[in-house]
Amino acid sequence: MPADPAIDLGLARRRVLAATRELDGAAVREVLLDALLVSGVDATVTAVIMPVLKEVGDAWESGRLGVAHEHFVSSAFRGVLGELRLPVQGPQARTVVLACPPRELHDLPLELFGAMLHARWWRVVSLGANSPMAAVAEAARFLDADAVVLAGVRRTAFEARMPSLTRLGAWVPLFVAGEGAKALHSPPPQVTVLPDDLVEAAQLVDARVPAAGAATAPAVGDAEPLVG
Ligand code: B12
Repeated sequence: MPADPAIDLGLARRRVLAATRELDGAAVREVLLDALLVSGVDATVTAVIMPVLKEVGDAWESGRLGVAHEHFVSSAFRGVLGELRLPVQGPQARTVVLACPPRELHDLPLELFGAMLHARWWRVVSLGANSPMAAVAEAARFLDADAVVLAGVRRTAFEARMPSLTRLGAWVPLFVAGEGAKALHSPPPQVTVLPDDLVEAAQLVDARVPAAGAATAPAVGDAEPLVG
C-alpha cells in the first residue's frame, strides 16, 4: 500500500526540525532528499522546508534557538536544493532571473521558489541577495530571460526602485514578491505582485510564459527533473 504523503511529510518536518536543533547536517540532508524524491519539490517545500524555516525564524527571534541555528538551516536547505539542481535544457526550457533588490538580504524564500520553477522546467539564474538593479537588467538581457522575479521583506526595497522596475517591466515579464512587494501602494502596471503561496505563485509565473510547444508538452509531473 503506498505511504500517505501527508503523514510522511509531517514526520519529515519534525525530523528536520529535530536535526536542526542538533545542527546535524547529514540528517537534514537525508530526510530532505527522501522527501524530495518521494513527494516532489512543491510538497516538500510547502510542507517541510517553509514550516521549518518559519519555526526556526520565530524561535530565533524569541531566543529559543540561536543565530547558529538560523544560519545552519539556511545553509543546509540551500545545499540540498543546490546539489540536486540538474541542468534544464531544450526548446521547452524557459529562463528566469531571481534576485533581491539592493540592501535586501532575505533571499531564502526566493531560492525555494526557484526550486519550484526549476521543477517546471525553468532554467533558474539566481543573483541572490542585495543585487543592484542594473545587474538584474544586465543579466536578464544577456540571458534573453523569459521572466524576472524580485523578492523582498521591506517595502522600501521596492519603493526606492520604482523607475528601474518600470523600465525593466517594459521589456520582460516582471514579478515581485514577499511582504515588501505586497505592501506597495501602487506597483507599476508592468509589474505583477505574486501571492504568498509559493505553489500558486509558481503556477502563475509558469502560465504567464508558456513553454514552446506547450500544448504537446508532458504534464509537470512527467517533465520535471528528478528533484528541483
Ligand atoms: C531569517 C531572517 C533573516 C536572515 C535572512 C536569511 C535569508 N538569507 O533569507 C538574516 C539574518 C540575513 C536577516 C537579516 C535582517 N533582518 Co530578518 N528576519 C529573518 C526572520 C527571522 C525569518 C524570515 C524567514 O525566512 N521566514 C520564513 C519565510 C518562509 O517566511 P516569510 O519571510 O514570512 O515569507 C512569507 C511570505 O512573505 C512569502 N514570501 C517571501 N518571499 C517570497 C518570495 C516569493 C517569490 C514568493 C512567491 C513568496 C515569498 O512566503 C512566505 C509565506 O508564508 C524574520 C522574522 C520572522 N520570524 O519571520 C526576520 C525579519 C524578516 N527580519 C527583519 C529585519 C529588520 C532584518 C534586519 C534589518 C536586521 C534585524 N533587525 O533582524 C537584517 C537585514 C535585512 C535586510 N537589509 O534585508 C524584520 C523585517 C521587518 C520589516 N518588514 O522591515 C523581520 C520581520 C524581523 C522583525 N520582526 O523585525 N533576517
